[in-house]
Amino acid sequence: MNLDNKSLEVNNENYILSNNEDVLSSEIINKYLSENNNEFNINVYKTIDSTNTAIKELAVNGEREGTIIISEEQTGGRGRLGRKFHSPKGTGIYMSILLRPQISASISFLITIAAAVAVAEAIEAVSDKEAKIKWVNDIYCDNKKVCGILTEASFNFQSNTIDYAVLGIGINVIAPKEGFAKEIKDIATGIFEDYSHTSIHIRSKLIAKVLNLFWDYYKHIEDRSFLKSYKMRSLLINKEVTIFTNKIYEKATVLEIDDECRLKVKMEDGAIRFLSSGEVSIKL
Ligand code: BT5
Repeated sequence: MNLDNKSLEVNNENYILSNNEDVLSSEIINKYLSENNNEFNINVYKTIDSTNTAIKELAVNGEREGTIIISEEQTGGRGRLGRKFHSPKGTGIYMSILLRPQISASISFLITIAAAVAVAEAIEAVSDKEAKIKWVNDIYCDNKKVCGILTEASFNFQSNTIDYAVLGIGINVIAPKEGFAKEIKDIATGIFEDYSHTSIHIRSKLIAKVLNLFWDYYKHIEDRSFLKSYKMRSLLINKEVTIFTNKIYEKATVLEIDDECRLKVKMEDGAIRFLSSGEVSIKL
């Protein structure tokens, strides 16, 4: 992908703005960013396969940290483990950020954690919703998923460092008019019901808020200052969950999230386990 080829980019002149319409453009987003904004190079697309895939391509070609792609829709939005992330047009935020963190590969998980906290705090700043975090990478409002995060990194095993990381964030800002796709209609929600319940430029404001908060955390990532907020927002503490690891389902109770962001659980036989990855489901 070549960023000089702007043919796919949103051209504001093609839009007639009505009060309820929310157009994404780098100019508007930049307006809401704080002093950090010269660190970002924001590119907005009407449609794209996956913003993570596009940023990965740019990363391989040496593009700088802070390069961002945002799209009005994704035709191949991805979740973890090859799962699909539904990315309908005009109602969400589908954004990927290119990072070149100067940190040890062993703490790369902190990128997702910092981003989850930034998104949760940003949602609360622009709405009256309470945002909870479902370990590891999902944000929930009203017990339903409003955001998923997919961080993909390229590691240098010899030096135990990270060549680049792609932080992908997908947020359902409003519920699509036609409703969510049937596979997710029972588990997904939007932050707002429709645009009439939002202020102007709501998606741009939310993007800017996420970027401002995340960037501050990211610049001092080793301080882990966001960890307290992450733990406080956990949807899982003291809850009965089903764990899926090594192709086995087991029941457990979640005790806490430790400083390495591992999930400390008590199994049915009383054994204590620390999970650093895997799938956890909860009945809400
Ligand atoms: C995620 O994976 O939730 C990570 C999603 C990351 C999406 C962003 S958008 C920008 C960037 N470009 C990409 O291509 N990806 C990133 P995971 O935890 O595996 O959850 C996937 C599951 O969430 C699916 O199997 C569905 O059950 C559910 N899901 C899919 N789309 C959803 C949506 N729009 N809202 C809520 N839940 C959804």
